[in-house]
Amino acid sequence: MNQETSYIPETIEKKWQKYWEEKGIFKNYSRDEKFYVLDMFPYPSGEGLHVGHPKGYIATDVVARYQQLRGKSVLHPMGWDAFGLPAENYALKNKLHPRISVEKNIKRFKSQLEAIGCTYDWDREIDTTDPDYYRWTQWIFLKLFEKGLAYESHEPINWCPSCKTGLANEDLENGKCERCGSDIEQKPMRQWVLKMTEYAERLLRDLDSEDLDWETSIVEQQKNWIGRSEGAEVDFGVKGSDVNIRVFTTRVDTIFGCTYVVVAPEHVILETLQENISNSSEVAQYIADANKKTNLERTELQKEKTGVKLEGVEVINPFTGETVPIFVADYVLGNYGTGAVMAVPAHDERDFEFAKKYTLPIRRSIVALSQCDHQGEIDECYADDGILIDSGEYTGLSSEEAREKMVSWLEEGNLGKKKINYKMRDWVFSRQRYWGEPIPIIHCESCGAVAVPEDELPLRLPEVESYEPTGTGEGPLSLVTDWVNATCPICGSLAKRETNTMPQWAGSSWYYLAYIMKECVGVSLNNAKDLFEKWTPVDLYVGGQEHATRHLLYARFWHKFLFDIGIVPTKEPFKKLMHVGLINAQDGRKMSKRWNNVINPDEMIMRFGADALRLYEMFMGPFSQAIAWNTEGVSGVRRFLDKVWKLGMRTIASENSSQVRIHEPVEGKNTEVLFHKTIRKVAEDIEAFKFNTAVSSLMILVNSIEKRKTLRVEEYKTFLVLLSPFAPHISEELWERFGETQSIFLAAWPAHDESKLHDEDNTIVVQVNGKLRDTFVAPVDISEEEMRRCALESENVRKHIAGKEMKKVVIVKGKLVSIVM
Ligand code: ANZ
Ligand code: ZN
Repeated sequence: MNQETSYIPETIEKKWQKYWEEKGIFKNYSRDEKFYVLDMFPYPSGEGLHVGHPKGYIATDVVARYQQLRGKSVLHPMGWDAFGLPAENYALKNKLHPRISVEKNIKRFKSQLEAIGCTYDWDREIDTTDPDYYRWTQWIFLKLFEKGLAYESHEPINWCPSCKTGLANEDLENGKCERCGSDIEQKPMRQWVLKMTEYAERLLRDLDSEDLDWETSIVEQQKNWIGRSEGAEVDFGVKGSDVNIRVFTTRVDTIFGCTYVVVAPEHVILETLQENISNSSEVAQYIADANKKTNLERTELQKEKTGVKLEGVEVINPFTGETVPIFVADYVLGNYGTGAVMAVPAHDERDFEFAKKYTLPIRRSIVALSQCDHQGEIDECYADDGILIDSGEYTGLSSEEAREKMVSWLEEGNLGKKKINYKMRDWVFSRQRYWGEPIPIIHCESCGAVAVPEDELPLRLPEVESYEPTGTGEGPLSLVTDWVNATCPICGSLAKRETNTMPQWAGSSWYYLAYIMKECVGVSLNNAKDLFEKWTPVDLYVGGQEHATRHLLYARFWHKFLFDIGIVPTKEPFKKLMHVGLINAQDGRKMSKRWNNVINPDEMIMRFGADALRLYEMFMGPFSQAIAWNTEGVSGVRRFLDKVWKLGMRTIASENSSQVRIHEPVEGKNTEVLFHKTIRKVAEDIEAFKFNTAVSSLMILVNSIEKRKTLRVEEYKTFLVLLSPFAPHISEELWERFGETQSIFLAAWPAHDESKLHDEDNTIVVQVNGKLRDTFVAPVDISEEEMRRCALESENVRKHIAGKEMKKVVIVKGKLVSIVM
């Protein structure tokens, strides 16, 4: 054999990457069973990948290769989420047109991914900024518009003064711009909004359906974001007028304890009642001050609550007929519920604090079951459900019963109704920025907002001289006069194009369908039903926790809409979802240019090889947990691969020599059991995302093989198949050197032999007077004598027999030692 005999990753990795690509080894799309494995696609930032980024990509690649070995058609595509603020801010900073920097960055990302040996089908590569791609993003928008789910609104929205654009609620982090950290202002402006709330109930309900197999932590985050809240709306009439203040409460059962009503500074009633409010200038001042605060500043629990009483006006509690005062206070938000609350200080923390501060009456109307006769001063609020007291005909009912009865009474008297609220808002869908999909709408003076005709899609993003944000509330597109001026598709008169663009999250809301469409040339979103039948839902979706709310919510919303209009056959897009734990730097901090602790995968590949990098990232710890990088770990894994290589070469040599292979019965049996256990374990672990333990069981197997003097070729080759999803290049190379002429990835995943799994060891149970006191592990052929000795040596057993007389010891061989005292 005149092939290189030492392990040089550099040469074999390039060779096999080229081979897989050229032979299309991973493009078997006509097998019976399908498996669609998807990565959250990256936005190609200028910094390239650091070693933390590929962790998820390696995991999906392991799964893709494994499923291929399992005989499935595996779809494993990749693409680029290249519109939006990150790409645009990078381009602005580096004074490059976003298109140029995006192209450059994509190239770099792609070559990094290729060097890791990912199986992506690059024929299906997508780029959200490609007009052939975004024509369908625009098409979906038009469908939403057609169905009344996209509308224009003039409500105040989140405005980032530094990014100079409006933002959705999902784009805020603790009340600040998630991109640049600036404080967010509320700014009234015209914007496009998608009616996501219309899907709130389904987005929530389907989280519990069988179509979904997600980690509970992410399901919880979705649920919290949707924030379903069941309660009632109740009208409090303003005394001496026919005006009502409608409040939203989840605790109508506490209404007999309501001692005042609070309205948000934005509430219209403040205008309506202005003439009647005797301290209106004080109120006006308070409203002006509140306007300067962010929502976060207003609602933070720790912040001291402020407010002003409206002098000269009062409202009537519909249940008691009693009049109570009205306050304006900014801890009540204008855009939640009705913007007004009934305050029950005895049972609500915020109201309690407010009442203490302004010495308002605190009246208890609910008690815990155990304290029905509790009296005296109220020095803390009781926020749980309980039993009603001092509540007229409802006294003695449980909170739950009372809520039901009270709501019926309200509905009968037309004084209120049952109401479900969601924290989730409609999706603010326009950005006053350049680098996004143009919204395909034309504004006509007589026809209003009119859809761009479908056959004019894609509506291309025009070239501009200056793509910097204007800050005027109009996007940079408004400066491109030629483009802005259009004719109305309905009446033909002069009209103007919409100049806002779509948010970054538009393109990523349907991209998993675009990969599927690429299977055939000429397929469009609205005639791809067969392909979607074949491939949806995505079987496994892997990505970062940071997308647990926003992206997943948006994509699920669009998917459900596409389901409703008959485009896709499933209710949910992603069957199983796993999140990647972060890789931090060796110093425990976040890997960042700022801390100068970034490790580049290219460098690791150069030093140790791609297989070592892959294996290390899968081995370093539980997949979903954050963990610190350790370069020594990579070199340890590299030593393991060196060993694999050496053993492989030795096995090949022994096969080629005519030397008789001696079978060593004892060790041979041990390894055989271990061997079948490993086959089973690696498969189970890959399916359960326990890559670290899969790798460690491969290491244990190799150590055991190493101890033997001779190796069986078939065993070694089976081991290579088990290793191949993790370390594909070295496995493929050795496979070839064993004389195989077809790719290892066209082989079949080995089946373990159940009959060979019988343990060499048994677990033996020790009882004292019939109670379990200890267990120990012993070889199957342990003698009764030995069992007795081990049992009596156990510390816990000794504790239970100390100072007592032993009557007898019953032994069931290989199973049980029972001591009777
Ligand atoms: C009276 C009451 C008594 C309340 C009690 C709670 C406990 P979630 O679960 O968040 O929906 N609320 C209603 N609208 C509000 C607004 N715009 N800004 C601030 N707070 C508002 O909570 C609903 C509860 O939050 C409502 O129920 C209301 O206070 C308050 F013992 O009404 B409750
Ligand atoms: Zn018109």
